Amino acid sequence: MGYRVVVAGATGNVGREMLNILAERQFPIDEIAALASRKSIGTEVSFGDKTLKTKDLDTFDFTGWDIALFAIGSEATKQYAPKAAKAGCVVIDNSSLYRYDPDVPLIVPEVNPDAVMGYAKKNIIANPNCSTAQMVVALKPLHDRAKIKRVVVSTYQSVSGAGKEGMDELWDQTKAVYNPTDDKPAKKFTKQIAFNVIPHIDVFMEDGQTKEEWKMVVETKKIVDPSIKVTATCVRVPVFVGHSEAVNIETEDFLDEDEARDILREAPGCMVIDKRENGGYVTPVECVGDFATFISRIRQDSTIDNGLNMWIVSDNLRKGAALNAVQIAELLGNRVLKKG
Ligand code: 11C
Repeated sequence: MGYRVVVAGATGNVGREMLNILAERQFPIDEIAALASRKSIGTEVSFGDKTLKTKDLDTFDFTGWDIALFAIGSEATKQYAPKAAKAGCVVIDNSSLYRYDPDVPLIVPEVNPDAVMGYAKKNIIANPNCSTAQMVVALKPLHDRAKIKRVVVSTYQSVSGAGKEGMDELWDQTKAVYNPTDDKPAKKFTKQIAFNVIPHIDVFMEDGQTKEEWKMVVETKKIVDPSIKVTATCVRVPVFVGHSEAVNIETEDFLDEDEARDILREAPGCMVIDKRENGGYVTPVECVGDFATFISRIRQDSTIDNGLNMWIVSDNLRKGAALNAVQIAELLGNRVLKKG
């Protein structure tokens, strides 16, 4: 016997990947419903070798459905997640709405799987921000060995993190650069993204950091360890899919770069590609469509006693969103619902 699964936001970048990954990983499903907002009802979406027609999220009755993967943004989540949860359907939510709620677990299955039991308080589990998810997969095994005190991270985030409109804007502006009469002003982003980089993702907070940067701080603390200090600079780059991060860590105990490499080679969800030669590292275009978080350029930071640098790359629509949500569904199935 399998599960009755809902994907809400099935026509978006993340929703489509959720359907792909449920099919790819052969999640045990008896029945699946693809939901969308009213303007997209009837749109066809792929689920393995099948095609599903999207149904209306607004009128959908969640009674009798086991798991709902939500990729609909915070505003809509506020309206529909409590409705689904009340009907007995466990919501795995990709928005930021519930991430910081103490009664909602925030889970990266390779890092804090035991937190899943906390789902019962609200029948909701939160999926982290994409830039946090890939970073904590690499941090956790190093933290277990040497206790990370501080993280300094700079991100290089692809435009797909801003949805289809972000991808369209990069595409249109790139073409317009070669055709100057075809003016394509910045709409989704605050400045030109084609052939440029923008040190601004999400809104500004009072202290000068952006919300994307703040999310990396508070989410890392909630998922890995509240004692870890994190400071982030989040930057949008003209890449379609795949977030990259230059990460510097300071640990309590000394951790040699070779040992760190060996630890990461064995760690769940991690793939080390780290040859000190031309091309011996991973770039975002190579990680697209993959499940792994890739780690390259692992090296000692000689400016402090216990420091390491590394380069972390992952498919932001997969590990950063849809894959992590499906992995949470698998965890919930294995540990709680036990149907598959
Ligand atoms: C971006 N990380 O790249 C964002 C997208 O809190 O789930 C995901 C925002 C979030 O723009």
